[in-house]
Amino acid sequence: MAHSYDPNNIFARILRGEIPNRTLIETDHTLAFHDINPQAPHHVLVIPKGAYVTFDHFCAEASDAEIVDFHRTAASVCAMLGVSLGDGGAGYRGITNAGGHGGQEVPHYHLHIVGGAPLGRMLS
Ligand code: IU
Repeated sequence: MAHSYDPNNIFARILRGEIPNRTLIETDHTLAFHDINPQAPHHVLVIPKGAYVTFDHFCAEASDAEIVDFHRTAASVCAMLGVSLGDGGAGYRGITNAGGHGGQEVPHYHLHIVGGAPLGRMLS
């Protein structure tokens, strides 16, 4: 079944400028902004500007340029937050939730980048 995208989800409204956000990075294809309800000292959401619901939807239908830009932007977020191991940072966690079983609340694909403190093990 095809993914059905709700054009009035909260992140679509943020992308249209209808709702403010604390932007960290904006590119042609991608927006990174601070989560409104941070779960750790650093909690940033990276979202594509295109209308994609989940990780697999994005990977299946986005252009190569969108996919590369998304991941390079996520890497830039890690560098800006100082959590990248390459910069001597202490690391971070990248999380994406999909659908009901994944606990996804906002139906626009997003990658959570969380760090700034030890996060413990989530899957073991
Ligand atoms: P989830 O993976 O769909 O469950 O995550 C949605 C996130 O969006 C969650 O961490 C919220 O705090 C965050 N968020 C936000 O940053 N701004 C908003 O206006 C709303 C949710 I609504």
